[in-house]
Amino acid sequence: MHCLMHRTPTTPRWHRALRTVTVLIAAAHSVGATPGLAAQSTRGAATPLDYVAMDYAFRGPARTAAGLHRIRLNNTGTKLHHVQLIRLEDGKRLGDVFPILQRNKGLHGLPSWARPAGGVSAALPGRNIEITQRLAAGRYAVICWIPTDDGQIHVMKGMMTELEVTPSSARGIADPVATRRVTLTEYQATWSAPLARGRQTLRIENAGKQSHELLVVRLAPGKTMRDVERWSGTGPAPMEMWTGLASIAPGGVAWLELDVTPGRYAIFCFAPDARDAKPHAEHGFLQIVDIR
Ligand SMILES: [Cu+2]
Repeated sequence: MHCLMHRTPTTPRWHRALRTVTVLIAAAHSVGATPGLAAQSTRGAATPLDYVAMDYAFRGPARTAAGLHRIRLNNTGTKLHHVQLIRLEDGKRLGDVFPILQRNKGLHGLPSWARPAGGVSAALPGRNIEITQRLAAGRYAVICWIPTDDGQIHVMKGMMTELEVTPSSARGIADPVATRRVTLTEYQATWSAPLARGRQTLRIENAGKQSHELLVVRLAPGKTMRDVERWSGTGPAPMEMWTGLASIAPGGVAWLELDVTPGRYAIFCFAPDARDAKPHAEHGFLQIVDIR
């Protein structure tokens, strides 16, 4: 979605990327580590940060204390929604970043005081998704920049709120235990071991020079990325699951738990490129993985 939805659906470069995409056949064996333990340790320790998405608004907390958070999104609307955090520095507020988002229809061209800070992306209607991240003290814009049919992005229709993260002197909580490390760069995700069947916890780190996402979609039977690209959010979705990490600036880290069942998965990044504003998927940041 994102830029692709209100871009012409026949962008030649995007289709070239689709044709040249590598199809990886993941091994059928399940994860050898201890994903159950990993999930438990994450769940027990992190502070929940719950957002409810509607068409087109968020309900969620205005304040939390710095530390490890489990950011959860419950989509009660009829459209695809996500939670994108943007860290606001230099005393800036939501009202300062709003006109920039409005003008650029997304995250392209953000000033240095507005840094993408992750979040969870994206929840199909009726779904709950979550991600674990450390939130540093400061002020954040919480927005949804998924586009509508009319070319606007959801933030223009009211999907925005502010989050204040207050300093905390509480004892630090250990990082969740990860079973896979995923490193984001220009323009790919590098996996310490391939995605496999079963439960796993990904530790995702942006080691690149630009902000990146890591979106994971399980395609509906017979559907392709072309169908995902063309889906307007109305009618049956061409995917059965969508989760992932929203755009995060270089150096950012998040933990994503997956329970991978057999099917075809698309793993990609739609963050806008710093040079040409095209979604990174068009620069080759797209993997298709078949799980048997
Ligand atoms: Cu939305």
